[in-house]
Amino acid sequence: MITMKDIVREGNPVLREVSRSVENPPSNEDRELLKKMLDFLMNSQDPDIAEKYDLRPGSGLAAPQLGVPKRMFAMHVTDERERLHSYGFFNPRIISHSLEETHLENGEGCLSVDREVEGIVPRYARLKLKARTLEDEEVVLRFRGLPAIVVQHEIDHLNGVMFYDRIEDYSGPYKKTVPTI
Ligand code: UDB
Ligand code: ZN
Repeated sequence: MITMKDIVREGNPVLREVSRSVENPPSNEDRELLKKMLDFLMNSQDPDIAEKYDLRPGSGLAAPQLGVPKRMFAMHVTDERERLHSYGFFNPRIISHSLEETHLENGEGCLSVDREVEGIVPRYARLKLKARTLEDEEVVLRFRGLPAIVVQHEIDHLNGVMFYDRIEDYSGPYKKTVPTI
């Protein structure tokens, strides 16, 4: 099973890579990894398992956070109506989004970031995601609220973007710098 020691932390260059697409259909190896990622999230939200294995309760996890720069992520999160959004996605793409933005009142964190980072992370309020699921279906799904924020946070990981890159006036460590020739 995946535990915190498998999760790469900021400073590891894989978190700044642009991940590559997963082959279609995904290999069994990729499918197994994505299943394990979803299992990690479910385990991390089970108080007994989380305590036993010292897991941070998580809502989303992207493959590059395990050192694997491939375009896949898992999410396991409920919305404001208590509906569960539990998925593993291959090659996810945001095909449309609201102009309206939202943010988490207390900012964001990351399973790959072992520190508190203050600041508002602007996100789109609603979006449509196209992806292939763990169940081998091509889907278009609509998300809003926290699930939409999780989707945007995880897709950012697939593009080498960290949540603090989106905080205005961020000046802490690992600030993204424009490469010079
Ligand atoms: C998280 N926790 O997992 F709605 F059971 C954060 C951390 C960084 C604080 C661990 C989280 O979202 N917990 C959570 C939320 C719920 C229900 C629940 C647990 N992430 C995921 C991450 O780092 N993915 O790469 C950070 C979130 C900040 C905004 C969206 C993802
Ligand atoms: Zn993250």
